[in-house]
Amino acid sequence: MQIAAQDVLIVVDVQNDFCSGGALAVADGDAVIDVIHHVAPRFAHIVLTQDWHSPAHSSFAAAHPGRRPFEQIELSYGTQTLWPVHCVQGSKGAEFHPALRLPQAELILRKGFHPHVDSYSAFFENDRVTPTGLAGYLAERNLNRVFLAGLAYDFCVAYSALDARRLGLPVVVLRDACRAIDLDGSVAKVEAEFAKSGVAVIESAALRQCCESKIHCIFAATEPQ
Ligand code: VGL
Ligand code: ZN
Repeated sequence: MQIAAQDVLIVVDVQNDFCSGGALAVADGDAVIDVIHHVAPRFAHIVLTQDWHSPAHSSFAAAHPGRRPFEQIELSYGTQTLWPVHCVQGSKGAEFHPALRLPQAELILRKGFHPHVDSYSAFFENDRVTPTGLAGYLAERNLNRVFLAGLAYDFCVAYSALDARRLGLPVVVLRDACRAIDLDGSVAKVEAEFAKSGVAVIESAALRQCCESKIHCIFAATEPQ
């Protein structure tokens, strides 16, 4: 697969709380970092997302007396999974993993900061109507095709992918650059939705091969060692 100048790599929520030892650690979550570092130099545009919750955020089980993490609850905008307290604004857990080195990223998009609405997607909050501003940013910067990597495959990556398709953008998920939570069949569920909505899922090696061939890839000349 060739990478073009209008492509953007969105690196989703590679934060301490989703990595080993974190409050909502995704199994093998830290493993995405190396894969992301391998593909990142191919992209002229990189955006990071950062889960960034207010204290006592409504997505935290602790904010609902008697409720436990991973249960579901009905909120004003629909069904919401309850999570352990994670990615609280300004906390260590909300910081990017210290091994993540993407100083070239041009935007850090924080999401989930409205106390009463969660935001898995980089594009819309969980009410599915409140925009984060990312669609406008991409449009204004003439960025079109979205590549996705990060955590978690079946939540924030998947919701971002499906919303990007809803906005009419081509979407490619880099499967080996993601790790999943897999809660009650969530991986199978989002993969069925990917197939229905035209989200492409590829291994990152498909990008490396393109560059290694040095034929089509516009970044071949600036390839890392
Ligand atoms: C995420 C659950 C809660 C994610 C964020 O980044 O996938 N999952 N908050
Ligand atoms: Zn969250």
